[in-house]
Amino acid sequence: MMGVVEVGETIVAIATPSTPAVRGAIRMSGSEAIEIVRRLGIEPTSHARPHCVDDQVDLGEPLGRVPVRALLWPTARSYTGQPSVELHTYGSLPILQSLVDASIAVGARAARPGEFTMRAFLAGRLDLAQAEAVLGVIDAESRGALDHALRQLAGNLSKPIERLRGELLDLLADVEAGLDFVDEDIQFIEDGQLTARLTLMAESLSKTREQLELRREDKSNWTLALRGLPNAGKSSLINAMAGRDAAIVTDVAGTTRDVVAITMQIGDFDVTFADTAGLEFVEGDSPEDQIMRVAQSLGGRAGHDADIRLWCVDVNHRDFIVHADQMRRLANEKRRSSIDLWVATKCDDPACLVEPPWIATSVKTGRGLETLRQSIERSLEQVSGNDSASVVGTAARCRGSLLAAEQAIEAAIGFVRGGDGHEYVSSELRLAASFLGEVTGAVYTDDILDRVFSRFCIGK
Ligand SMILES: Nc1nc2c(ncn2[C@@H]2O[C@H](COP(=O)(O)OP(=O)(O)OP(=O)(O)O)[C@@H](O)[C@H]2O)c(=O)[nH]1
Ligand SMILES: [Mg+2]
Repeated sequence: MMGVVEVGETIVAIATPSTPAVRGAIRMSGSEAIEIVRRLGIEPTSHARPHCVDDQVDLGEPLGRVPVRALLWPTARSYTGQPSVELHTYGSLPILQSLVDASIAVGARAARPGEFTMRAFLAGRLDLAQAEAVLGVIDAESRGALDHALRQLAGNLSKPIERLRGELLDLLADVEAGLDFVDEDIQFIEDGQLTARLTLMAESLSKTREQLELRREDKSNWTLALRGLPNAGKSSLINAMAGRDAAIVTDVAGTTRDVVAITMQIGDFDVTFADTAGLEFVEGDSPEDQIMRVAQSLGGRAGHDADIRLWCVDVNHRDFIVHADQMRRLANEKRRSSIDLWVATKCDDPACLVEPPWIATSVKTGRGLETLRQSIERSLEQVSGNDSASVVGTAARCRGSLLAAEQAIEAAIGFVRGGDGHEYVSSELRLAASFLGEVTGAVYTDDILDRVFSRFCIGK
């Protein structure tokens, strides 16, 4: 267990992975960081601006002098909110360890697991959900878990919760303002309005919780939806994966209307592929348009419900980049807890290359189909519960707090409906706000901090 508010000392640790690499770095944070670097023989050239100094540090026998590039953040304007330093040198563990030892010899202390991130958190650089996401990045075992962790870092969870908490606090303020004027019978917010707003909040909380819940569902059948513009090659791809002509393929854009569902086995998983109509904005009102509009909405639903979405873009189209961008935007807009895979279609020419995360495929030559199958399998392994322990831990912790907040809001609604005094309502709202605060770390306890940060590896 670590002391929570002990942020005065200057801490040091190796910052780069222990696997062999060309370059390595150690990291320091604390009020004396710059002074310690000076004691190592490196002279900073500014005490105000982040800057970089190339020099050498004498590590004694047998290592002697090693070249070091020092990145210095002399003020509080750093990741940890304290003067910070990174010393970059050869990626050799003995050298990096000696550099740490040398720093300790002149005043630093060895960092404990997660201590850098904890300082960033305490400095308000990250909220708790983001801090846990950093943890997720550190021990993400698969690319999928990494993506998830990064998405969370971008505020996937913390932003909506923080917004909700803000609304709740506003509401609380109204309710409490009313309490001061009970005798005069002044209400700052009407009961009807209060219940309506609280109900919306409870709903939105329950939705967020469901999304977290989805992560650990023990499902036997998984759904994959193919999404993309008309003629992207979605139906062809599904046929190729299934090994039979299940969906109609033509060179006419807008061939697929109904959602065509095809079940198959991928690795150990039973999956249902849903082929959908190409994404189109339908404006007119002809019978044809009306059919297409229904097709669009069915496709949208299939995409929404899918565990994995395969976004297909025709690589030969001259607007490939634009289309790819469009799909990315759509994916972000309609983001659920599903995983997105990126499929470049019609890569018949072996010389045709795409950058990851795009997977080059061709149903004509069979290229990339096995890679795609493997990506799907890996993604399924991830969503089916092979998340890294940290991500599972985050989800479990957040679920608990969300549920408690939801129950407090329900209780508040009960009090309003029952005509009970608003002081009961306000106390439930307070409770709800503090539970939500637990998710984002706005209200934190030593216990939570310990639980979160002691799981980090040293140097992060
Ligand atoms: N050369 C080549 N053509 C392909 C490939 N995949 C699909 N096509 C062609 O692209 C055209 C459209 O394919 P579909 O599979 O119908 O496309 P879709 O995305 O399902 O189209 P909609 O249903 O209209 O949205 C057809 O003429 C296919 O033969 C491929 O890998 N290589
Ligand atoms: Mg089709």
